Amino acid sequence: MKKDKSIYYIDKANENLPEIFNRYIAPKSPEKILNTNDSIIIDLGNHYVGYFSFDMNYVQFYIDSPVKLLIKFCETKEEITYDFSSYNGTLSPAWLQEELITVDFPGTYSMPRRYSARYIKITVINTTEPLTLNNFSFKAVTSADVNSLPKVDFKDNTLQVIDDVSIQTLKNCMQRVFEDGPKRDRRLWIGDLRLEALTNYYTFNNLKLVRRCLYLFAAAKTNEYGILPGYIYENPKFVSGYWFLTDYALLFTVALCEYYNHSSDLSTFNDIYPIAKAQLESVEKLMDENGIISINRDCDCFIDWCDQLKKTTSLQGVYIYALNKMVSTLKSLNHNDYNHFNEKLIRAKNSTLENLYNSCENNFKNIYDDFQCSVHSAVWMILSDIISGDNARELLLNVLENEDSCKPVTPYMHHYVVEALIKLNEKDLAISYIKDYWGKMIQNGADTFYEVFIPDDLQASPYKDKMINSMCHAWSCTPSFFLRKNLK
Ligand code: RAM
Repeated sequence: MKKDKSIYYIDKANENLPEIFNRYIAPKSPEKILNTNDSIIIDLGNHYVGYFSFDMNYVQFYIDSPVKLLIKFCETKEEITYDFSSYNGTLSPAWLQEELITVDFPGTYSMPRRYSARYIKITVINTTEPLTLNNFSFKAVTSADVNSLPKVDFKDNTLQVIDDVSIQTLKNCMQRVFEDGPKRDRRLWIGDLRLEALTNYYTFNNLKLVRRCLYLFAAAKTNEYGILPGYIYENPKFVSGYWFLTDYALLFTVALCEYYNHSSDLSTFNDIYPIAKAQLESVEKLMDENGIISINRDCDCFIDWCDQLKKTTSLQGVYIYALNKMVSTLKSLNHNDYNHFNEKLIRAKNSTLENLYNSCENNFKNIYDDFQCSVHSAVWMILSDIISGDNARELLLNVLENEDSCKPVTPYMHHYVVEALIKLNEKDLAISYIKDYWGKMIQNGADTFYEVFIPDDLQASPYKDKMINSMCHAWSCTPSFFLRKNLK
C-alpha cells in the first residue's frame, strides 16, 4: 500500500518537472598564444550555473599529440588561488570543480558536466605546439523565469544590491529541484526548500517547482519513528535520503502549509497532508515524560552548523512553530483535525514553559541544554510564541550581544534571527541586521550568498576545509523575501 502511494507521489513530482531556461554567456577571449604551463582566466561577469564549451586551435603547426588541459571552475575570485591537491576536508574532494581533460583534435570541445562558477581557469598541462583557446560559451541554466520577476525599487543602494545578489543566488539554485547549492550538494533538502520556496513566492513565483519538491519528499522512505529524511536524490531517479533530521521533518509541514496559504492549491495540500500530519505525530514518540522532544542518532537535529550548540530548546521551538502553522492553516480550512492539533499545541506550549523557560531570569538556560545560552534557543522560543513582547525583545538583544552566548554560523540560522526581529516588530533592527550580515558578504566580493559566513572567521567551514564550502547556497537567499514582503 505504502509502496503504491510512493509511486503515486513520484509520478506527481514528475508531472511537475520544470521548464529549464537557457542563456548563453560569451565571455571575451583573451588573445593569447599558449604553450605548456601557460594559463588563462575567463570571467563570466557574474555567477552562473551551466555548461562550458570552447574552441582549441593550433597556431602554425598542427599539434601532433593530444593536448592536456586543466580546467578549474571557481565560484569566487579567492578560489582561483586554491590548490585543490592540498584539500583536507571531511567531504569528498570529487566535489571540487576541476577537470584534467585530453583534447585530441582542434575544434569545439563541450564539457559534459554542469558547473557553478563566475571564473574559469584553464592551464595548458601539455602541448607539443603553441595553441589558442577562444570562442568560449557558457550555457547558463535555471528553472527561474527572469521575466516573471517583479522589479522593486528599494530607494536604498545597499538593499538593492542585497536583493540582486539574493535573487542571483536563488535563481542559480533553481534547477530540476530547489537545490541547496549548485556546486554542492546539488540536491533537495527540506530546510533549504522551505526558505527557497518562501523567497520564490515573492520573486519568480514558480509554483510548479515547489509542488514538485513537496511531492518528492512525500514519496520518501521514513525511518522507524516515521520521520522523513532531511534530503532526497531525484536524478537520474528518485532515491530516498539516509540522514533523518527531526527539525527538517517538522519544517516539511511548515513548507506544505505555506505553499497552500500562498497558492490556494487545495488538491496538492490534501494529497500531501497525511505525510505532514504524520511528521507532527511521529515526533511524539521522541518525547520524554515532560513532553520535551529528545534527539538521538536515528532522529538527529540540524538547527545550525555549530558544533557546541545544544539543540533541545531550539528543536522544541521548531515543533511548536510547525504546530502553529498547521493549526492556523487547518482553521482557515475549517478542517476536522483542527481541534486535534490545537490541543497538541496547547500541551506543547505548557510543557515548554514549565521545563525549558527560566521565568525569574527570563532566559532558556535549562538542564536539557546544559544551561547553555544561545541565540538559537531564544530565536526559536520567540518564533514559537513561547515568549513575546518586552521579555522576548530583552532576551533576543541580550543573547545577540552577550559574548558568551552561542551565535549563528550559517545564513540559514541568521534568517531565523531576522524572522524573530520582524515578529517583534523591530523592522529597523531587521534591516540593519540584513545590511550588516549579508552586506558584509557583498563587501567580501560575493556575487551570490554563501553556505557559511562568519565575519570574524572567513575560513570557517563545517567540513574542515573552506575549499569545499558552497559559495552560492540557497538558504542564504532570504533577504529578498524579507525585503519584498516585510521591509519595503
Ligand atoms: C549541508 C547543506 C544543506 C543543509 C544540510 C543540513 O549538507 O549545506 O544546505 O541543509 O547540510
